[in-house]
Amino acid sequence: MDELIVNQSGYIQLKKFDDGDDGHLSIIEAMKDIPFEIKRVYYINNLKNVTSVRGHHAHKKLYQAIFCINGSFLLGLDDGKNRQKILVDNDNVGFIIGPGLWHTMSQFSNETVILVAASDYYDETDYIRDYDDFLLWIENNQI
Ligand code: T46
Repeated sequence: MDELIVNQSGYIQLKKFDDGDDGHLSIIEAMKDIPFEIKRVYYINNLKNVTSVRGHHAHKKLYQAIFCINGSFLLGLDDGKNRQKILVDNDNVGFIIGPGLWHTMSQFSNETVILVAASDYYDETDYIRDYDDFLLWIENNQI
């Protein structure tokens, strides 16, 4: 696995049971596999366009754990100082995305399904959607 060089990020390795022809079973437990209580779960599927880009924002307080439970995509991470891109293609390895981490998702393979566990309910005021605002926010907030 690539070393994560951006702040507010981390890997999550899930337990996976391989039942052969009967498939795989992976488990996500709050406060065990994920270092926060989960208040919201959402998923993204039906990604038909390899040129699609999602994300392009950061959060002020929210913690999220992102899993690619089918297919693959490229995760772009930017903490305002360091940037990196990671191919996400392992269904039992997830990523923590903490506050103040600009993230983008692109280059989706066919049938990609992204599952996200979030530390709080949806709140549009928690989003920073403008990149210059993000850099300013990073400058003014110790995280
Ligand atoms: C991230 C990726 C993987 C809601 O109403 N409730 C929700 O819980 C969410 C996540 C979204 N929405 C609405 C708000 C927007 O009108 O759905 C629309 C698209 O949401 P968003 O811009 O958040 O979508 P993505 O896919 O660009 O980003 C989301 C997360 O925000 C992001 O942090 O990692 O999914």
